Amino acid sequence: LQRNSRFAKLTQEHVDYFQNLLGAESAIIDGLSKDASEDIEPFNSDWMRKYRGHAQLVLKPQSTDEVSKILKYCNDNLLAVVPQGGNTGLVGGSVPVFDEIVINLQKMNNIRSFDEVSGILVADAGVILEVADNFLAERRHIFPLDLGAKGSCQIGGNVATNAGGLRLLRYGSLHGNVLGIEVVLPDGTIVDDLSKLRKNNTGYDIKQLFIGGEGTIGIITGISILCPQRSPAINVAYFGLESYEKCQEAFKEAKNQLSEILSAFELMDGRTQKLINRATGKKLPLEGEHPFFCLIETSGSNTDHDNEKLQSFLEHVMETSIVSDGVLAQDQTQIQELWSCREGIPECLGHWGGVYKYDLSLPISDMYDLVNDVRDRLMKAGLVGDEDFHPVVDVVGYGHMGDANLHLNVPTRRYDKEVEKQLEPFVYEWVQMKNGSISAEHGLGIAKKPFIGYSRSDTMIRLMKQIKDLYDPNGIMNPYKYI
Ligand code: FAD
Ligand code: 2HG
Ligand code: ZN
Repeated sequence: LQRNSRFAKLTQEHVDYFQNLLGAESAIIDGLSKDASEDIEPFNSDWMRKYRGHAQLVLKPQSTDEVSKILKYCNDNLLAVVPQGGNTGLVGGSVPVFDEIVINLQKMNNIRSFDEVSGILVADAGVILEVADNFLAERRHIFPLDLGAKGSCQIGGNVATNAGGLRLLRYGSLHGNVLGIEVVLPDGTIVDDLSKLRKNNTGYDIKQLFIGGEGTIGIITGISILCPQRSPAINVAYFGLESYEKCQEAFKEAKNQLSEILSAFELMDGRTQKLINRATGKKLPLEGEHPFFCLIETSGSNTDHDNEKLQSFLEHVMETSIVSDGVLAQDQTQIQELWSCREGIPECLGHWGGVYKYDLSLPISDMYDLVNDVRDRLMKAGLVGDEDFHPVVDVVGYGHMGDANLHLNVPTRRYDKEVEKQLEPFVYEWVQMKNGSISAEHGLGIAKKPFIGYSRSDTMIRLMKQIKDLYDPNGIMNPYKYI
């Protein structure tokens, strides 16, 4: 990959423009000047420390108007940019590839309005997800998305990646919950579509292009989102199971018996739980070893009603030996403790060095076969083991089983060409054979861009390219990524 020479290189004149526009505090400069107000490095490297860019300038606008002026100037001067939220993305989309200017939304962090009757929240794109959810919790509402990175990801970044997460089973995708957005196009045009309507069939629903657009056609500066009532009764159970078949039975029974109160059904294989224990020393909730674990959450409005349902579900799955062992959280601390065995996996797997990550949609019945196939393949190649010379620590699978979304992760001691050759295109071909998706929720970024053809037809890719060219004719928005 080479830097596109069409793009201008940053000069002192450009920097002066931005400093005049934003003030010195909101422009972090590296290289051109010594008086950097903040270290630029964290904005140049991604959460996994796998992708590293060389931006010399990070801009932190405080208003939609400033974003508009920045983009117009960049477009007129052919300066490439990378929109950045909390920088927790997992496909290298949020950091520059070369010297693109980073436009970070962290200073746009105001809640604009909340209507307790309709449950509609309007907020700046830079509001941290957890802050938004806590704000809603005080008003007995809930953000319809939750994920492990909630403490640092931004709601604008969530919308830009159409993040799925841990509540999708209950509340559905952001494509349905986001009612409106405010977005700035590359030429500086402010599109104010902060609608608060649930229904609006007047023409193409253009906001959908920006949801999951990964900052390639505009910068989202505000969102309007429908937030459900927060359920007062929450229960979390964690089960050990003897086979993947049993996990499927448990899911079927959970839907059957818990029906409308089921709010999450997550899968963790035994290997992920062992690795959590190895990485952190954390004691696991169940004593015995099991090849699989499931986490089930229920959320409802009536504690007695929920407990009754949950009790008969627990009796059923224990009596019929669908699950071998289980624990039910008794208070809020235990709820968090059980959730951490699932949410904490991505962070723990980074403990040994690098992780090859595959975020896949597959038919539920076949999901775990891939993990076994990949493990066999790497074992045969002699690449997996406990010794230092083995690049691969283990091959594990977990994910949002309720959404048929598998996270296949290969934690390694170092990134290794031989491992990569064994994994790709093998994994992508496997997924294509099952008509799955090579990116269920993390997006394309730079990591998955070359593989889009495994999940999308040539016609679809052509239509996507037409949209990109229409909205961003100069190609300044997040170049080298997506399509
Ligand atoms: P960034 O990482 O900063 O950016 C992501 C992409 O969006 C980039 O392409 C960037 O250019 C673009 N972007 C960011 N902000 C804007 C904006 N305002 N306008 C336009 N473009 C923008 N994802 C899931 O789907 N489900 C999960 O369960 C999940 N769990 C995670 C757990 C952990 C521990 C981590 C580290 C990540 C997880 N993710 C998950 C990945 C997920 O994509 C991000 O956490 C989150 O949605 C990205 O938000 P962010 O603000 O960090 O965006
Ligand atoms: C999760 O569900 C995230 O925990 C991250 O989507 C998955 O790291 C991964 O592969
Ligand atoms: Zn996930």
